[in-house]
Amino acid sequence: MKKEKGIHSLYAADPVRADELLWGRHTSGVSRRGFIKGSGLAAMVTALGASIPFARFMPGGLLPAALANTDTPFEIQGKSGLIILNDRPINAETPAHLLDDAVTPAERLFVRNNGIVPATEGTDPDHWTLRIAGESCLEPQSLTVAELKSKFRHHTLQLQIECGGNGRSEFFPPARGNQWTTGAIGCPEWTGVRLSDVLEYCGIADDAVYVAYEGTDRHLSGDPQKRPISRGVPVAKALERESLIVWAMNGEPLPLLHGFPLRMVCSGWPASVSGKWINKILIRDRVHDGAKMTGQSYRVPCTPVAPGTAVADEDMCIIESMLVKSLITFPKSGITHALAQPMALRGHAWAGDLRVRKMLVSINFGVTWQKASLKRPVNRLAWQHWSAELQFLEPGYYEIWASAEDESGNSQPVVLPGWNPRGYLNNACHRIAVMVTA
Ligand SMILES: Nc1nc2c(c(=O)[nH]1)N[C@H]1C(S)=C(S)[C@@H](COP(=O)(O)O)O[C@H]1N2
Ligand SMILES: [Mo]
Repeated sequence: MKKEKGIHSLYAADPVRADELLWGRHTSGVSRRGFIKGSGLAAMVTALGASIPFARFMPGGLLPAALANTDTPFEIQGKSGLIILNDRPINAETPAHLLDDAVTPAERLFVRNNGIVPATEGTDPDHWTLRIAGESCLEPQSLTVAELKSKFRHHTLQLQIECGGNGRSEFFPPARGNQWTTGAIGCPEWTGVRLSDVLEYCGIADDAVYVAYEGTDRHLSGDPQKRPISRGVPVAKALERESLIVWAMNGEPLPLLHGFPLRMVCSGWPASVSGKWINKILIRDRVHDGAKMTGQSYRVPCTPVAPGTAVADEDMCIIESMLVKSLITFPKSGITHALAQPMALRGHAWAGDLRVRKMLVSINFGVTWQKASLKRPVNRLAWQHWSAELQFLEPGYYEIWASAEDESGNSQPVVLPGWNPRGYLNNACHRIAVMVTA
């Protein structure tokens, strides 16, 4: 992956970039491998609007003539305006200005897959079974979605999910993995039952330590013995009122890419703990040791290290709460603005397990900061909306910086925070560019 310098929000907002990514200028991985198999082929078929009878003969990286010299962006079905970072597995992020809605619509929610999306479409969700077991489960049970719906009280909450690697693209030396800029965050409304109600129904033994999920997606290698991901949270986080097992997003059945028919949402932590397509929940008597729990995945050095340091696995600690962060969702970076007009500015802020207590914006590279007005979250762990009005004093190039502060007094750094080998937890201030004209 070629390392880009500069303001990440600028290229995240650039519609041409999706094409560049796909046709190889930036992601040699994508172009070399081509679109021949699996989800890659499906994506190309969607882009072309037709099947490709001779797909097996197509050279990797071939630009279909039908798409050559057009600005038709590659699209994932059900998504609109997302920037594709990888086609196998499918990973796509949302430009900041497309995250302006108070509640993130399905078509604007980022997609982060570690493996092959299971073919769960058409599954009768009432016949989907969730097995609750594990060493510390007193009475293991299998419950269908219909039973979950009938046995437990329903809850609807707006909960943010942010990938632990959101912002990775800015780290230097670069970290491997999807080069997320700012768009691996969203805050839809979820409906389901409390994880705690289900766990208590099955009995939690005194020695319980962790609650983990398994899903039905397959490992990229195709090996059925291997799991792409299986993560979890300590029991205390699982028992929070906001930790849910959900079947609906924004009042509709979960979209396939977001875990249809059943997923977990444990908001405020890396979204990798929010398992999709779940068919198993395990109450473990130890820290869960599933795929992407061990080694360097979703871990950061327990104590800060210099950029580029190799860190031994035993010196890496599991990421728990995410950090305070915010986005400017209006206006779009790169706009031109008339000097005489005040500029309306708005966005969202969130802080992992904590609440955001203050929001500041700057138009002079952080020399002075102006307080924005900040709303309360609709419920705990939902993002909070903020707005401000700016007045510019002379024409020229400006950057608007935004910085949130959480209830413990932590705020966002204006420079990159602690480098770590896998590029997690970048909560640097979001910046946008504005050209002010006389
Ligand atoms: N079964 C399963 N669950 C999963 C994943 C996955 O690959 N498989 N990805 C995780 C990661 S790393 C993230 S960031 C979120 C992304 O959720 P979304 O695709 O609905 O936005 O799902 C998590 N749950
Ligand atoms: Mo993630």
